[in-house]
Amino acid sequence: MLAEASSSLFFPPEQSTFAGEVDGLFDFIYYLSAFFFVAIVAVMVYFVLRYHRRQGHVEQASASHNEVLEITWSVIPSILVGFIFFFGFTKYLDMREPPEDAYEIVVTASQWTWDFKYPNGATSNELHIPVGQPVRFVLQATDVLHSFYIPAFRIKMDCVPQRYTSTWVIAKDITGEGATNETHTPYDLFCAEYCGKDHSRMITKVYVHNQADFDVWLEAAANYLEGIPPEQGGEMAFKKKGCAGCHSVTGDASAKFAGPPLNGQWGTPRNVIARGSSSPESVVMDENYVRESVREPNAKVVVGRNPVMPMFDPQRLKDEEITAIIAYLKSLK
Ligand code: HEC
Ligand SMILES: [Cu+2]
Repeated sequence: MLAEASSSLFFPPEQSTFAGEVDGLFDFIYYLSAFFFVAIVAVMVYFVLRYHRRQGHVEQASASHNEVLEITWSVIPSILVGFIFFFGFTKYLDMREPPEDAYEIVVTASQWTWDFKYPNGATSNELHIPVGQPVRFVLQATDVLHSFYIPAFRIKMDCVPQRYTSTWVIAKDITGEGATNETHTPYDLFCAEYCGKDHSRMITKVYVHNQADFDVWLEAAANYLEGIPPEQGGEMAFKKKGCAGCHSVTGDASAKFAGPPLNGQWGTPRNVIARGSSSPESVVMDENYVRESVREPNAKVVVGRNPVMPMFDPQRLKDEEITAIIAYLKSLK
C-alpha cells in the first residue's frame, strides 16, 4: 500500500532492530519447507508413474539397506535443523534480555483496553516510545490472559494475571506528525490472545517519536489536566482511561458498547439495586454517584444491567481525573 521500508511477503514493514532477523529466519524456514514439499511431491509423482504395477512384471526383492542414502538423509536435515535451532535460540535469547539501561514502560492489559504507564507517572492508552532506544515493557493483566503484539516490531508476549512478563524493542523510525519519513503511519498494537467478547476491539496504536518530541509528549501526558478547562481534561481522561471503549457519548446504545451511553444522564434518576439489598431504590446521577460508579462499580447497579463495569482504583484513575470526568459528563447533552 505504501512505499515501505523493507517488508516481507507476509508481514508489515520491519520497524524494529529485531524485525529483519525474525523475517530472515521465517523466510528461511518457509522457503526450505516449500523446496522440500515440491521436491518430495515431484519425486513421488515420478516414482508412481515410472514404477507402477505393470502386466507381466516380476517383483524384485526390496533393498534392505543403503548406507550412502541413509547417511545423506540424516546428515543434511540435521545440519538444517541445527541451523534453525541455533539461529532461533540465540535470537530468542537476545529478545528476552533487554540492555540494562532500557527505558521502562508498564503495560496493563484488561478486558478490553491497554494502559501504559511511564516512569514519570504519565499514563496513556496508546503507546508512545522514543526512537532508537531500548524500551522494555513490563506486562501484566488484571483479569484474563491477553497478549501484547506489535506486528511491525515482530514482538509478542503474553500478559498473565498475577505475574509479570516482559519484552523489549528498539524502534527504527519515527511515525506520524513530524516524521522525516512520511510513510510511517502509527503502527498497530493488537491483543493476540482471545480474551472474551470484545477481544477483536482490543486494538491500539504505537507512536514512535524522536527524543525531543517524546520528552514534550511525556511532560504533557503527565500533566494533561493542567491549564485546560475541566470538561476538556475530562474528555481526555474519558478517552485515555478507556471509558470511551464501553460508553458512548452520542446516545449510541448498540452492542459494541458494553456500557450505557453517558450523555444526557446528568441529574437524571435511575433505579438501582445497592449491594446487599434486594429492593430497588432511586438515585440521581450526581458527583458522588459517578465517583462511586468508578471506584466501586458494584456498590449500585442499575436494574437490568450487567455488573461488568471494571473498578478503577486511584492508581489507575486519579481523583483529579474523576473530578474532570464529572465536569465532562455534566457538559454532555
Ligand atoms: C468494560 C466496559 C466499561 C468501562 C471500561 C467503563 N465502564 Fe462504566 N459501566 C459499564 C457498564 C456495563 C455499566 C452498567 C452497570 C452498572 O450500572 O454498574 C457502567 C456504568 C457506569 C456508570 C453508571 C451509569 C448509569 O447510567 O447509572 C457510570 C457513571 C460509568 N459507568 C462511568 C464510567 C467511567 C467514568 C469510566 C472510565 C473511567 C467507565 N465507566 C469505564 C462498563 C464500563
Ligand atoms: Cu485481550
